Amino acid sequence: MAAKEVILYHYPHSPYARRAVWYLALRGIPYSQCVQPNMMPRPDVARLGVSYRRIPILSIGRDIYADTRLQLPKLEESYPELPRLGATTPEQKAIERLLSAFIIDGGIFREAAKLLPLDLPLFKDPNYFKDRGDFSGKPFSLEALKKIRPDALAEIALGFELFETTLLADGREWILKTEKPSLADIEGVWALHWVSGLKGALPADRFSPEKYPLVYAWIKRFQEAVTAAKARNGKPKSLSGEEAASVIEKSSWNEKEKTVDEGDPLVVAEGLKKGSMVAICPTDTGRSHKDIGKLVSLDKDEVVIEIKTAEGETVRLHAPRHGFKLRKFDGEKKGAAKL
Ligand SMILES: N[C@@H](CCC(=O)N[C@@H](CS)C(=O)NCC(=O)O)C(=O)O
Repeated sequence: MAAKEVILYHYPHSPYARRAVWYLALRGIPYSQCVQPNMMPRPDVARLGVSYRRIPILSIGRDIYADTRLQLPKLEESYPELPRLGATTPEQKAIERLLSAFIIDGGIFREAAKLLPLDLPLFKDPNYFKDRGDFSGKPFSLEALKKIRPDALAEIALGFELFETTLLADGREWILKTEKPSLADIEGVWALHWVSGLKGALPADRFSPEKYPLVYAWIKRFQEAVTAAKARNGKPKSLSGEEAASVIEKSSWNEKEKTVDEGDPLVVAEGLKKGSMVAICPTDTGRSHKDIGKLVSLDKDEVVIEIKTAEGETVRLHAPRHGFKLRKFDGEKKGAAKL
């Protein structure tokens, strides 16, 4: 895959975005950023014709990628001249993938997000509650957050304990015993890094370098590696929404157009073919933000649709199959795609 300009739409406090920022830094991939507000509306994203509301969004050339679980593998395929971060042996690949599943699907990050300190300045803004209600699909309140805190702490303790007593127990520096942090470290560390760095999130008598020395030392080591990489690479260029959109619109495709797997059970059930109008959205958070476009390709890993930017230029939006729903779109009328 030829290297094209990389642009990351994100905001600095987003823990998911850090997964991509850290990956880019550790790999030394040059990129620009388009910094976003921490809640909707996001006109810069709308300018791309993208309805997907989650952060980060990544573009490589004229291709736009939703979800870090697709973005990181796509970056891994890019810039082949730079050493990759991904695992190489089947066993290591399994650890990498299982860590992603444990932290994201297994709920460690979801539980960590319930530990936001109740005195956070953001909590003084009623718009934030409305916005995150839309994001999660459920009303979001401080009372509810307070109530679920003890359960969340119990789940997070299981996360710390797992790393302390298994993967880090033999004193290794990095999860796959590599010389430098690898993708498996990113997959494992990000949620614990975030929650342990959030003042007031974790009670000091239950979570500390004394209680989990190996985990805290790993988090510190990881942060030092990222800080050093960022210092080596220099700061990314910041683009306005208009500048970023115009770079994307003028780029060539990052990937060759692929085909639709005709035997895929969803393709069969929905009667889809290349060019069918489809709607896609995530299945967990941000579900009400559907992207509608022409189906370009679909395989076991990703679905690609063609959408139009606000300037009427064609771009391709890629989403992973895992965690996303796709249906045929027959227009905004009775019987239209219900996602
Ligand atoms: N599975 C997605 C999750 C992304 C996600 O939930 N991002 C958070 C920010 S950390 C978000 O979009 N929050 C709501 C918002 O910022 O609008 C991914 O891996 O990229």
